[in-house]
Amino acid sequence: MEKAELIFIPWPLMGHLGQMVELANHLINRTKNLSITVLISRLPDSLDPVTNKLINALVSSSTTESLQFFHLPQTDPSPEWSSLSRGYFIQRQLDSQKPHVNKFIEQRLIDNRSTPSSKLIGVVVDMFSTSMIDVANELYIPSYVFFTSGAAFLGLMMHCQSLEDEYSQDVSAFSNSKTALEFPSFANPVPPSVMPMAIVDKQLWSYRFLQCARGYRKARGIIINTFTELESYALDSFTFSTVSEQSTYGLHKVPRIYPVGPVINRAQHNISDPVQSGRILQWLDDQPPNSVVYISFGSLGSLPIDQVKELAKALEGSGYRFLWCLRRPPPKNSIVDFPSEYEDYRDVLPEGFLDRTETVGKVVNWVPQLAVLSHSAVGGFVSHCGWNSTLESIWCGVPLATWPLEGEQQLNAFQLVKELELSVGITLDYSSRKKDQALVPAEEIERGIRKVMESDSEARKKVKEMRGKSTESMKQGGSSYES
Ligand code: BUP
Repeated sequence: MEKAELIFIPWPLMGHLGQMVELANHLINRTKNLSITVLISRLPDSLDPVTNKLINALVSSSTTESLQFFHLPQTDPSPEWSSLSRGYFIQRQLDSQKPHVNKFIEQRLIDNRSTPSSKLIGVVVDMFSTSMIDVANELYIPSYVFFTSGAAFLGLMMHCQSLEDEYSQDVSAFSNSKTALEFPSFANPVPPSVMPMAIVDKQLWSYRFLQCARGYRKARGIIINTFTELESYALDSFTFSTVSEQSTYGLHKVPRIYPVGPVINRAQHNISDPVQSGRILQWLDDQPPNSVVYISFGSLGSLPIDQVKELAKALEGSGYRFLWCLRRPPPKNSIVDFPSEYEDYRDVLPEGFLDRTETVGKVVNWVPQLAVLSHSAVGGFVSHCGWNSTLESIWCGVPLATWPLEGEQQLNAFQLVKELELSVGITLDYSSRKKDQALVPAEEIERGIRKVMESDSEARKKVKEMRGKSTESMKQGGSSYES
C-alpha cells in the first residue's frame, strides 16, 4: 500500500512548534499510511531553553513511526546577528537552512524513486517559515501554510499586502489615522491604536510580515488554527474572494483556506515540572469553583517592575483568589528577548504582599496552562491574548480579561472584546502606553478583574457557548474535522 509523506517546517518557538506538532498528531491519527517528518531548526540553548526543552520532550516521547523529527544542522549565529531582535534572528537562522531543506527534500525524492510505495506529497510551513515555500516550489512539491493565529489577522495581512503591492499604499500610515479603519476581515471599524506593530512598523512590515503575506499567495492552501463558528465573519471574507470575479484581497487569489482549529497545544504538559504542577493543581483543588483569577502574559511576555506592583495592588484590592505566572523581563540591553525566572518574587512585589496573600494566592514561574484553565476553580484569565492562550481559554470556557503586549495580540484583544464579546478589556492597546511609559493603574486592573470574575456576565455565557462549539468543530462531522 502506498505511503504518503508530509514535511512540516515549524517556526522554532514554543507557541508555534507545539501547535504544529499537534496538527501533525491529528493528521496521523486520522490518516492511515500518512507519515510526517518535522524539520527542527533549534535556537541556541542560551537563548530559548524553554522551546528546546519542549523539542527534547517531543522527540523522546514520540512512539510512532508515522511522526519523525529531523534536526537541521545548527548554524553558528554570525556576529552581525547579535544586533537582531528575536524575530529577525530566527528568520536569519531559518533562511540559512534553506540549502539543508533543499537537500533533505531532494534526497526524499531520490528515495521515493527507488521505493515507489512511498511518496512525498507536500510541505507544510509555519506562517513565518514562508521562505521555505520557494524551496518546495522549486522542487515542484506542493506547499501549504499553517497559520498559527486567527483569520481576522490573516485577512488584515493579506489586505495590507494588496494595498502595498497593487496600490503602493504606505500601510504604516494607518497608525496615524484620525478615524477608525475598515478591513474586510473585521465586522467593526478598527481603532488605529490597536493596529499591530507587524503592520505599522515600517521595518517589521517590509522585512518580515509583508514578505510572509506575499509567500502565502504562492502556497497551495492555508491551513489555519481557527474554526468557522468562532471567526465566521473573517473566514467568509476569504470565501467571497475565491469564488467571485472581484477579489476581496486584491488581484491575485488568496489560496484556499482550511480552518482546522482549535488545534490545542497539548505538548506543553511535557515541559511542566511534575512536582510544581502537582502542587498548583492540588492548591486549585482546595479552592471553591470559579473563585480563582489566573494571570499570565505568555511564554514570551513580562511586565516592568512598576507595572507588576500595580497588578499586585489590584489583586489585593479585588479580594479574589489568584494564580499568577510571573516572569522576569529580559535585561534592557538584550536583543534576543526572552523572559526568565525571578530568584525571589519579594524583589519585585510590594512589601508584605506574599505574606498578606499567602492563603488566597500563588505566584509561580510556570503552570500547566491547559490543566489550570480546565480546572473548575478558575473563573477568569488575565491574558496577553496570544492565539494559543486565546484558543485554550475558549476551549476551556474561561472568559479573558485582555492585556495584550506585542505581536498581533492587541488585534486579538480587540476582536475578543468588540467583535466576539467573549472577553472584557483591561486594556486593548498596552503597547501605545508602553511607548509613553504610562502604566495601567491598579484601579483599572481591579475593575477588569472584578468584571471578568462576575458569575453571570455576558462574556462568561458566550464563552461557555463557544466552548461547546469548539468541541463540536473537532468531532467527526464538525466543521474543522471536515476541513
Ligand atoms: Br507562560 C506558559 N504554561 O506557564 P505562549 C505557557 N504555557 O503551559 P501564545 C504553559 O505554552 P504568543 C505557562 O498554554 C501555550 O500552549 C501555553 O505559550 C503554554 O503562546 C504554550 O507562547 C505557548 O504564551 O502567545 O498564547 O500563543 O503570542 O506570545 O506566542
